[in-house]
Amino acid sequence: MLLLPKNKAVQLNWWFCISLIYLALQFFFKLMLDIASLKELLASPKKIVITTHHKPDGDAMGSALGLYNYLIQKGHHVKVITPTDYPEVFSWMPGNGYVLVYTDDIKQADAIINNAEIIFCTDFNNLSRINEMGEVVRQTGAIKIMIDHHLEPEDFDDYRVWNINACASAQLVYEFVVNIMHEKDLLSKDVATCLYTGIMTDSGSFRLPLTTATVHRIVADLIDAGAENSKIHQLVYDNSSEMRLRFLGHCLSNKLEVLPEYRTALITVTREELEQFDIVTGDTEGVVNFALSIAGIKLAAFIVERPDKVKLSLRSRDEFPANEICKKYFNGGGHRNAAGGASDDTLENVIQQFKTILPEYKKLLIQ
Ligand SMILES: [Mn+2]
Repeated sequence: MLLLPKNKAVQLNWWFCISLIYLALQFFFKLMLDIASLKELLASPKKIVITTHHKPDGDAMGSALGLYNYLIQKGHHVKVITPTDYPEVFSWMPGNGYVLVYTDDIKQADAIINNAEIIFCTDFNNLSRINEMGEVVRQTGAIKIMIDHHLEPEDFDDYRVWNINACASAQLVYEFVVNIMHEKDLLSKDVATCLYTGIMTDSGSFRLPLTTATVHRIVADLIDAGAENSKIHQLVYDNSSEMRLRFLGHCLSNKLEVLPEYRTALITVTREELEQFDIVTGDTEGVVNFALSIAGIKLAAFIVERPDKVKLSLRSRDEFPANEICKKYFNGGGHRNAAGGASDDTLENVIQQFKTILPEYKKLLIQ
């Protein structure tokens, strides 16, 4: 330990304070410069690609299409390219007709990506999340802007609007338009409709823990800007096919297993059952939440045998780290209370493996 006369110690503290202030100023000016250069970049029409993660959900499509509807008002040439198809339930969203699914026309999609000057990456932060498109995006010279709220971002971007405390990426798109670009006047009805859908779906209809007062204020702004909240809820949540509802009934009455000693509930589905109920992309969405809705349950799992892999979807309550299980055992990850993973093993083995992991987490599960 360094011992100094009292007056010297004071001097040292002064220097410490001055360097702190210097560092803070440097950080502040860099941020201002970044914002200024981003504004400058978007001030004249550019060729822009917006992409989002594999099997896009409501937030992925809401963020991408919200951003699309904002950027076209500024005169940019914009293409939304999704790595895969997405649930039919989002096909009513403004701009949906201009979305290109990468696997539908890889040649055309590659040409558009390679020709882009700017690529926005919304609702994901690792290029592995966009499958084979990832390497195409990585090697282009385009400026990459990440707008995301997931943990542990990969370092592939040039600009980043990133906050793990945002309830949805659509919230960050709103903040990008309003707080960074200062263009609240460009929150058109179409932009507001898409962003509302993203926030609504990712916040579990405004009830998950990250749905703060700020989120409600943003949502109020979106309704002011023209988002028809009641209609959007109906379009997304009251739009099931009869088979989807029957599939849900089958899952709940025949496939739900409750393990009270671990406060865990799981629903497992075979490939044959998916075929029997004509299950398509998006139909299994949310089934896991029914397992979590049982009183006292802390961890819920939905394990499904897809044609290529066995996929797991985990949901948890409070501090229980669902993402840790997915990362450690099932090549996945996600948020603490909502995570996913996959395995090349058989369905039976994955179910067994999941159950053998539980004792390791017993203490956390029953506390
Ligand atoms: Mn999201």
